[in-house]
Amino acid sequence: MHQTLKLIIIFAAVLLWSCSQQERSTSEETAQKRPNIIFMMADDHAYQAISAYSDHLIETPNIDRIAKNGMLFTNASVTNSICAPSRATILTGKHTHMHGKIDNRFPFDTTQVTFPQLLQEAGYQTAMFGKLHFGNNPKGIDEFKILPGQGNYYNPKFITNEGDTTITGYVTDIITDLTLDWFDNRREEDEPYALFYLHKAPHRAWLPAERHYKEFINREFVEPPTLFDDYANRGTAAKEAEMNILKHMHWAIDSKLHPDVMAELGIEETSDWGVPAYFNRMGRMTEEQRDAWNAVYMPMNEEFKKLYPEMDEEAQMKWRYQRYMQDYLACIKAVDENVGRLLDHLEKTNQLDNTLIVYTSDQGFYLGEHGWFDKRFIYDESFKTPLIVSWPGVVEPGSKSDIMVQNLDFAQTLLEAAGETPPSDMQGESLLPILKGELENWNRDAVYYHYYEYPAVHMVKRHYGIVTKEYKLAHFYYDVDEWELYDRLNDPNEMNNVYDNPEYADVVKELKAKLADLRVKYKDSEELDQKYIDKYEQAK
Ligand code: SGN
Ligand code: CA
Repeated sequence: MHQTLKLIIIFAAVLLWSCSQQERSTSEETAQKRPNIIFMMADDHAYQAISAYSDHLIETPNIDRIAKNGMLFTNASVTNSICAPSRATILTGKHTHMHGKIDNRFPFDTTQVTFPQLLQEAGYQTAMFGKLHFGNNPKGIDEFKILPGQGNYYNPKFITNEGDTTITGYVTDIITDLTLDWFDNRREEDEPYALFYLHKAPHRAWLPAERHYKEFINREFVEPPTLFDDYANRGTAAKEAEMNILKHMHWAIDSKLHPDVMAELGIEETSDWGVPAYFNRMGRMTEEQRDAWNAVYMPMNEEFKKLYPEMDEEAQMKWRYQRYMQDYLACIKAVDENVGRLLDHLEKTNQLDNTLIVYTSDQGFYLGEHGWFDKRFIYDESFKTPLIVSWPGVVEPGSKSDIMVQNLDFAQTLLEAAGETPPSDMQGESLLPILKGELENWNRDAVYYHYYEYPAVHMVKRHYGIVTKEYKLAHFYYDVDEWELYDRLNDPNEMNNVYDNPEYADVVKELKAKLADLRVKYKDSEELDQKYIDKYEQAK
């Protein structure tokens, strides 16, 4: 009897133990299945400057590695083409009128729920390195080292959990050093991670690293066909925008003419901060960095002194476009190399298989199209943004999608990838069906856009609009009341506003109705437009 009881107890104990072991291994398996997430974002990185999209300007072999392993989105766009609003949309999964960060001026409302907070609650280790641009620190991030505001290219200051620190060196390299240091020293192996790797480059005023300006300053780049756009057949907004490479870009800090050379040639700066910004940026450099810089940029200045007297406006535009591309693309070269350093680390430490990687930008950018730099407009180069996603075992390597997706969709996508249910007030769509190639229920055929920051730098008027694969309809308001319609298939460069063309009357009618529906769906309205105008005017 005694013996039997003993046996029963032993048997029961073994059974219990084996059950608990089984449970543990299932929960370990689920944990293992939750992918690590690396969200890589550059600032103002035009898709025209990624060779996975097109190699007419630059080769980006490392960013292309992500495309080779994953999916390249050729129709990804933002809901509001400017830095901080786009970042707030990415983190909250809401349109800018809903999270309230409509422009770069007002601080982010920290009562808004962001997806890193939800990932952290779900047991993800979270870290953020680089540029956030919120006016406040990120929530839901275990460790952050972020640049204050726009940050600096040379010897940048960082805000960290433990106070401020200034690091000598070049910002793109430093952001990667900080990231690799976190991997080597503070990454907890037993939980998945969400890493935000956020480059400042290639934001204006385009200060490249020494190894790259040396190489790029002698390169010549192909001009876009619309470099000399005169904005005929467009609205007032395009005509009045201050984004022209010849008229509005700074000669000093942007084109890197020395203010003494400008004075000698009688060149007037395009605004009153081009020259102070030049001295400020050069003033941040160590003597060694400045000497290296001058050794390359002063001979360029000398060369320009010889050319300038013979240059008409066309020649000046051509010269300034080349200068712009040399520095902008040299900044991208450093981003690409550093993406390579990070990918190499993941490969060496066998992390690639269980890691979902996103490469994107906070918006697109004009690289001379329409004679412009900067962004803000609903027109393609700034409306669209690069988006590349790899996730081994889920996303078909080397695949492409031309489905219209937006930065609005990222939060829901990444939460679902992590096995979490996104909050119901997020306004995007999870992209998992597209990533998995399961498109039966995908039915979005139009996206919504709304830009606010006006009057302000670059003077791009307030506008909202609807974009389908075939058309783009936009309403410019506040100090104008103008509509523009572009036939995207027949006029891909958006040179002809056909809003008043009777042939498009039906299209206009249909799109206006659809746009009104989208405004209702996303809870935008004339009242809100006015509310944000009032708020802006009060803050002046
Ligand atoms: C600065 C730039 C602008 C740029 C804004 C916003 N001027 O003001 O060209 O549009 O930032 O950029 S600069 O001479 O100071 O560089 S954003 O990416 O932060 O939205
Ligand atoms: Ca930006």
